[in-house]
Amino acid sequence: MPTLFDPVRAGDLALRNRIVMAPLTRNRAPGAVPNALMAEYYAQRASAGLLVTEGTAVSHQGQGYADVPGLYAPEQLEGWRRVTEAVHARGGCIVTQLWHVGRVSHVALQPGGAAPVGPSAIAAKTKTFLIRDGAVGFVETSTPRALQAQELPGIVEDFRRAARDSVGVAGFDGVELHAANGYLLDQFLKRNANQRDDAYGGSIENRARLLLEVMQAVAEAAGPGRTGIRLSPVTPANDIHDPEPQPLFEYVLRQLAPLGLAYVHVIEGATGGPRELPDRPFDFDALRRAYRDAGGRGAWMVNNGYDAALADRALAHGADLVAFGRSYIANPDLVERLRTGAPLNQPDRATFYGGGAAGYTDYPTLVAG
Ligand code: 8OZ
Repeated sequence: MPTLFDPVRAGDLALRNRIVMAPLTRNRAPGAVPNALMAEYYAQRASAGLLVTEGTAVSHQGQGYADVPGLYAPEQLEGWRRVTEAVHARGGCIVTQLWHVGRVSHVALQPGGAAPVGPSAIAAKTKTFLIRDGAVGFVETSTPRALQAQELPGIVEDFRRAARDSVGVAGFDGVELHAANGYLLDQFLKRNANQRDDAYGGSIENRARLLLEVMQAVAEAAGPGRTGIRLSPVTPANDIHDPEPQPLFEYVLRQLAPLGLAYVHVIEGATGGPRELPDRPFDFDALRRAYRDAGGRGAWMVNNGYDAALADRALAHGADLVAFGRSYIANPDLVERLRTGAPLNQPDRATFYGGGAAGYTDYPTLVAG
């Protein structure tokens, strides 16, 4: 039986253990440019088998929160290059998470103060945050305008270019497509956000079309064996809902299977919340079976509220990788702590989003260094 500390392959990526740092929004990139503090933060956590960066905007239009880094300007790619070099110097493996927020944004964050975009002109009942005078302020998201069908190829191209530059310019080992948590690609998938009557709305096949077009482009650009995807079939995050997630996601996984992806990353339950949702039942084993039965051989990565004991159970049950979020905020040496059974530092919510080194790079390790 594999343990968390055994090496594993995920497509072309040779990982030294099965512990993954989950993507975590930290809002410490003023001007959307990754900086030296971020390089230090990721390098501190390089002993993970795989680091997935915070969601990183593929375009200015894809931005939805203050001080999120981007992958659409030369200085952003150069900033990320310093991050990947710092992680690689410590023997780590790092992929970046490609993000377009869709309707979860605010006019203050959009090019020219325009409305954010979504599948339909339906506002998400959720908040985003801006930083004003150094303080985080929560605001209602702005009502989006519906994307026209002829704009969608441009969005696919934004993802393709970002994937290509992530690997080719910024030096990432690969990319993860953010298709979870109520952002653009999840908005197209799910019926409460997608009420289109063209080829991108209505049937399951139509609602999955944009995701699959983007996935194909990203896998071509980064190499399929260096590409993963993150999905959240039932999370209510960002006011997203589909009445029939099981057939929807089994369809998506069957379509992804032949692409030869490195991994599939699945959030079980409500993102950062309960793993079981009585009003949103979902069979995650059946989802993995749908993928495997269709020939999918990527590593199966699970996420949401894992501790060492639950992670061991998941590995025994067929998962290949376990992603840890909040534990990684507070424990740069999480691998060593899990290995030795040492207690974990507790994360401080007040410093999750925005700010500087406090609550970011100053969590203590077991051994000073
Ligand atoms: C927390 C705060 C802001 C954004 C996600 C990118 O949920 C996020 C996010 C999380 O995927």
